[in-house]
Amino acid sequence: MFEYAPAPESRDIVDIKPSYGLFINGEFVDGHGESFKSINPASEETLAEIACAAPQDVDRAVRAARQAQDSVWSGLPGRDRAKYLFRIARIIQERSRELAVLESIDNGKPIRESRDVDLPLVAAHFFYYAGWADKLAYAGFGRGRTEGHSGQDPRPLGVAGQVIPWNFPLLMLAWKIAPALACGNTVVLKPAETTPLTALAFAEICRQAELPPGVVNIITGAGETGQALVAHPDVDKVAFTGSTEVGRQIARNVARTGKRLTLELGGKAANVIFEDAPLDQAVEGIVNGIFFNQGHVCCAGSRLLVQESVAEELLGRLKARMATLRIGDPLDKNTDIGAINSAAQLEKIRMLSEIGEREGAARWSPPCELPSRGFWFAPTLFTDVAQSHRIAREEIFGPVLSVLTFRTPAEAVEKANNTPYGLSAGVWTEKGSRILWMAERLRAGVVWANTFNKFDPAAPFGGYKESGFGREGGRHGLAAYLDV
Ligand code: TAP
Repeated sequence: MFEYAPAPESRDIVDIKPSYGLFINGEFVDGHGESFKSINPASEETLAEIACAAPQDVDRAVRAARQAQDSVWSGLPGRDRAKYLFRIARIIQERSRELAVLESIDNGKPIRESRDVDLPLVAAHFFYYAGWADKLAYAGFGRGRTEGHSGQDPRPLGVAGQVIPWNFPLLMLAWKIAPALACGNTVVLKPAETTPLTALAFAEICRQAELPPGVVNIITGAGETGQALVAHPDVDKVAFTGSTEVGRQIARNVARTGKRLTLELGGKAANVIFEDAPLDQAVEGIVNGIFFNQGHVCCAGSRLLVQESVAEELLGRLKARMATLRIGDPLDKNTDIGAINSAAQLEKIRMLSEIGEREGAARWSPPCELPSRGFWFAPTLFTDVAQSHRIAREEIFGPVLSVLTFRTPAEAVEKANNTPYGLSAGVWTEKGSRILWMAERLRAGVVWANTFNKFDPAAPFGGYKESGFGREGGRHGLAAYLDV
């Protein structure tokens, strides 16, 4: 091992204001709720005071979105909506370094990831859906059903109320806003309480792009604000990404209202390693699968299923690789694992890991020094895990991997599918026929073969079972925002 010199990204590029208002109808306005602070999880330093939207603010935002929908946006030809989306995409590219630094400061993720994964994907989503905006009549959903609506395009749904989590703040915003606008909807979006800053920077980008006021509204606040948004009677479409528990509440509230709903919820993915897999590559895939973004990933490969014949060898190589992971300052370009997003999430990860030990699994982490301030958790591996253990069943949403073994492909499928979730899975083998055999049987929205955590705006993403319903991304992602 050699030592790395510090390689800090400069934070001077971002200008964080002491306080932020709500973005409604193209203006920053005060909220009527009690404002709250956004903190840097790597240092616990307060970054800014954030306005909180009370029900009357939510109402104001929905009315602004409705007005913009009726008077401007739904009447614009697709090619004109596309121009705005292309403009937004280009501004995101131009400001990507600033946005990546801001994301790392507010969320705790390593700059290497916000710079090389989040931001390029955010821009790609806007470019991708900009491309669809004038081709909706050819997307395969049929032609427009209402006379007078811009030519023959299928109709938009109207006002979308969108609620997103804290793990990929700007990327989840892009997944929601880009297809909604491309299809002719207007939006009111609520970012997570702990990570509002990049959504508020996006509000400035909407102004920079001269997007008509009211087409995008960003309202900050906690769970109650999200609740008021999804319950608002003038919202036509609810799009939620977050935990299964909250998703269930939303499904109950939306039932029988006539609102359209998509839910992108939790996961407990199996990453399945066969004995013929290229083991060194598989180790990289396992590390990427569970330690990317501190394991705060809905589709994280949190259950490792390894064929018994290679288990010992693979675990030896995995431990050696884990010992090289660098944990610390998210703004250091050499950091692999950044800060846990909040004290509450750290507590949850600690609690489930302690339960893992108590239930009889063997816990291992490489020796590593954690910073004294901020929220940190060492990369952790559990062996001797039984399928009944909570660490094998529940989403930990942290850098914690549970290892199970199998002997036959049939047993691998059985174990992989033994979960209430169904969001993603991985298969590592040299045999193409085995990949196809597994992919046919795994109940997961996405199955990666000899790779993991690969995303592309053209590829639909979403779950089965308790991982939710509806797809985001690709042509399928348009269906969620059109009256088809
Ligand atoms: P949640 O606690 O469910 O929060 C998600 C969002 O909903 C936040 O903005 C939250 O606000 C808001 N919210 C909380 N209670 C609400 C309510 N009753 N009604 C409406 N909105 C409410 O999830 P989280 O902890 O932020 O995110 C982690 C979860 O998201 C994990 O389960 C993860 O798997 C899932 N996730 C899934 C995907 C996909 S694509 N399937 C992608 C990313 C994450 P506050 O933050 O202010 O509480």
